[in-house]
Amino acid sequence: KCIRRGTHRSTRQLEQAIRQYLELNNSDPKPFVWIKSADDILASIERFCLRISNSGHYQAGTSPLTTTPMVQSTNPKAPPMSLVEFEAARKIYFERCAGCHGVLRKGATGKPLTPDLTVAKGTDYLKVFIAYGSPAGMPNWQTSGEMDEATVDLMARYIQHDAPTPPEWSLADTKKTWKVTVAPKDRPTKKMNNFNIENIFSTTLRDTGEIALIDGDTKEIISIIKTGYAVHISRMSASGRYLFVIGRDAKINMVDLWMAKPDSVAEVRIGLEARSVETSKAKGYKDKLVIAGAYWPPQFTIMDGDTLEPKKIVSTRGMVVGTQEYHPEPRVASILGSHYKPEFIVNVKETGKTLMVDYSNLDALKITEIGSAPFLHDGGLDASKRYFMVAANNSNKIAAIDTKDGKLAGLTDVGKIPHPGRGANFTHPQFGPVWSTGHLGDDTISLIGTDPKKFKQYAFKEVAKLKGPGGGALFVKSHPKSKNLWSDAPLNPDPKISQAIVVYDINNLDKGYKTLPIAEWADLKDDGAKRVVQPEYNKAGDEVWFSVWSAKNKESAIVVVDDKTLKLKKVIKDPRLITPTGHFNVYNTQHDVY
Ligand code: DHE
Repeated sequence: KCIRRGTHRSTRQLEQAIRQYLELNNSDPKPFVWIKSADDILASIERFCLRISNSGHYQAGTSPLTTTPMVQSTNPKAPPMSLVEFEAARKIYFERCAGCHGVLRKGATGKPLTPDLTVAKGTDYLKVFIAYGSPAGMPNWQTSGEMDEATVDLMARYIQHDAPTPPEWSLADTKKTWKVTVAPKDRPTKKMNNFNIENIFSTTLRDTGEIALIDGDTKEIISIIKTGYAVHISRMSASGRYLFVIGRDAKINMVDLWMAKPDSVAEVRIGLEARSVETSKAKGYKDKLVIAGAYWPPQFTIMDGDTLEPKKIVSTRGMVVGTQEYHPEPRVASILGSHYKPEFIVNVKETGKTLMVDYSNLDALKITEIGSAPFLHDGGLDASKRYFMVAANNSNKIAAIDTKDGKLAGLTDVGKIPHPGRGANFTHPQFGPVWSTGHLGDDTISLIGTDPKKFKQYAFKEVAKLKGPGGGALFVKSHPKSKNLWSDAPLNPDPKISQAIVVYDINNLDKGYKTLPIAEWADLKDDGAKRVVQPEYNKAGDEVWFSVWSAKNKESAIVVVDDKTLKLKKVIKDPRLITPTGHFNVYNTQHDVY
């Protein structure tokens, strides 16, 4: 029936889908109990296939390296390609494939695709793989309709050639892009506006390369500020005055919130592709330094906290934890400024290493290297702010890094592809303080004990799993003043799930979750994707903000919900709110409250 309907084009593809479905459900036949007809099975498998390709697509996000000039050598053993074909394939590779397989194709979330491996497999074999995908998460590019047969053939030939190498990025390159638009001496000496700065939200407007600064009290847009390409996250300086924003093109903007109309006062590019920026938070180092980590070249840069002047670049190339094999492009994922010591906690994806970078003397930089598991991605502090909990998303583990003693406090197994954002902290009635994460690859939320003193037996172990509505979850959130735990699932293929949010009562977790139809409440005029993404509290901890994220040409919105009553409080709509995704409350980001 599936094949007749064309949702699955061959028995091979169908078999693969069923195998994936069973694998997800741990081969447990129970999920089938409620399935009444073949149609239900079909719908269920279809949803599953979509989900796999969604999480694959998420990890393989577009790289801004598409148009970067690169050094190229060709492999004489590879099938011939014209220059035009090669350039077209290179563009597609960086848009669709580099996120998983790596810039140099040495393998990351996806398998290595270097000519020594691909030439032996041959064009026909590679074409099948690209067209149909794999149970390990490779999207089915052709059968999903995203690539036609000719493109699949092009890509199969391309990956048999040597990978083009993008250029390195030196201190001189960084300095060339460095601009101070308002020098420190020309900046205000006191706050020049009446905004309640601590309750401002910085909202990512992903596809326009901008942020919206929104007044959390009045819910009015204060300003829209131009930033880097496909802007990603915002972080705060320790004093709460400066906001730092990083784009995927590795451009950082430093925004002064004391100005009459907050605006960018300095900018710099720290590489060709990046995702993370953070500031020094330790005593004596407030607002002194900024750090940003690059995906390409694989390195991090430490800058002056007043001007973004680049000071020091450190490469992250090196050996993978466990196998101790060399990796040429270990990307810098999440970074956190320790509250305990003058240290940046830098998580290196492919090598599975957390680097504790002591910034007290940049001329004699000390780095403590803590190995856990690949691929380290996102994470946040526990409630005591001593332990950094980071997801090793390819190993389905959470590593707990003790930022006080500089060691690995624990490494615990969780669900499939954990994705916490910064995670959510709350006090569990039985297990004491816990930190939690949702998952891209399954429908659970893992709770991990984080108090080794009073709840030693639970510390850094998965103490419970909550059942959520489905996979595709990206962010969880709670607040010390709240009794709620929120979770989104924007990458779930079922719109009923991706367009809603679920909320758990922390004191009655066994009662399950309530679903709030956030996208429906937004009442948008277009029929867009309306993915509901990233719960974020206001400073008081009594309301929660969500983005309703549609495509660039469709209406999007921000929905604010009352945390106590779980009722709609406000829908923020404005033609300038294009593709809102993450949002960052100044106070909560400054103090790591989540
Ligand atoms: Fe993110 C955080 C990388 C796709 C929204 N994202 C992070 C962090 C990393 C990362 C390393 C941690 C930063 C830190 O804490 O210092 N993100 C990546 C990718 O590599 C990936 C998978 C694909 C890509 O090519 O970029 C990716 N991210 C996305 C999205 O598609 C999201 C949903 C929408 C968007 O705006 O692009 C998205 N990522 C976010 C957000 C955070 C984030 C909102 C911050 C979470 C927080 O609570 O701090």
